[in-house]
Amino acid sequence: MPANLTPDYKKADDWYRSASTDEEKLAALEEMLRTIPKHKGTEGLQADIKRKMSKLRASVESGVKKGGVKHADVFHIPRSGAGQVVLIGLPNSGKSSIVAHLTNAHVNVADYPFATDKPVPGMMKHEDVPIQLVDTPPITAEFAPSGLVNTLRSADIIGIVIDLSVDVLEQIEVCIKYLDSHKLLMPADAAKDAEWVHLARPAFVIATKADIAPAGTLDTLKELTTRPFEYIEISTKTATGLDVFTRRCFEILDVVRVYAKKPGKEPDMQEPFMLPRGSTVQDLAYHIHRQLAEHLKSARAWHSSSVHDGQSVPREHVLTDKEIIELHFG
Ligand SMILES: Nc1nc2c(ncn2[C@@H]2O[C@H](COP(=O)(O)OP(=O)(O)OP(=O)(O)O)[C@@H](O)[C@H]2O)c(=O)[nH]1
Ligand SMILES: [Mg+2]
Repeated sequence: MPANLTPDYKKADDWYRSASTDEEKLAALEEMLRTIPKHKGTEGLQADIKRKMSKLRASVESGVKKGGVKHADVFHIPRSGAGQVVLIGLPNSGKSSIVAHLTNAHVNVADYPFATDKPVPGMMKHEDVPIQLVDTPPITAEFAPSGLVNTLRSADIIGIVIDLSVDVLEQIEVCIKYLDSHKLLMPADAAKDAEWVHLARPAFVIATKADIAPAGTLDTLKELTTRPFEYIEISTKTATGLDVFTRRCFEILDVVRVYAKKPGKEPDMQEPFMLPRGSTVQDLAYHIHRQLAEHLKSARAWHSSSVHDGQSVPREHVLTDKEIIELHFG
């Protein structure tokens, strides 16, 4: 890589590497091209970026044609990583700031409302687990973008962003009303409406701007909110609580990460496989290779907490987080 690349270019390059959709990759490449220093030493790199862009454009366009729709739905964010966390909140509440701090995505943070006009995904990490975090345009008591409900439907977790420095009750009420109107929150009386329970997504409150919140604001919010939410207090200015936020997302997603190992080789500790908790060795084999899974003969497992490292395990063995599994196919 040429040496004199700017921090802006490097940020765009990081964004490209962690982008989860072709559309996002394309946006990142555009940013790379915009920020790359234009001189002889970077001509090869510029050509490479343009090549990648035209290839991606072709694939995005053919995908759109196959789907039979004229415009790609910008509110549809394909899920990626261990799971998808979609933020929702009022204008200026601090949604984009959270995505900007935790991911490489290029989002618009601004001190004026309605700065974000479409959902933007990025990848955050809990330890070595990538989790998709999606910024969204704001809602108000009177208005919500019509496509937003599609973005929220695909979420594994909804993060309700509340700005602790302004009227918290109004914000939570607007969000609850909107989410309830689309049956996205667990109903107060779950027994009454089975369809609603099925449509509801797990949700928690991200209480942000803790650095400038009047004392006791979060307690007031907790006391007066009618739903039993979990609250995570954060500040993107001081980075308070951001580690708790990513850890809780990982825990609520309820996945285990497993490292695959080839016989006679070191395990691949770089890219764990993520499976729902309760998955077995057989599920892992299926996840890695559908056809080969039928030919699974045996498996061995290692775990930091286990004294029987490398012992053989049956295909019904339930995987635990951070387990290393060696699969033998016959
Ligand atoms: N003091 C403080 N300011 C914050 C914090 N988070 C965000 N802000 C500021 O709040 C303003 C709005 O932040 P954004 O992240 O753009 O808010 P948003 O919810 O994405 O806004 P919309 O796109 O309009 O919905 C910006 O001026 C941020 O710098 C925080 O934790 N503390
Ligand atoms: Mg925004």
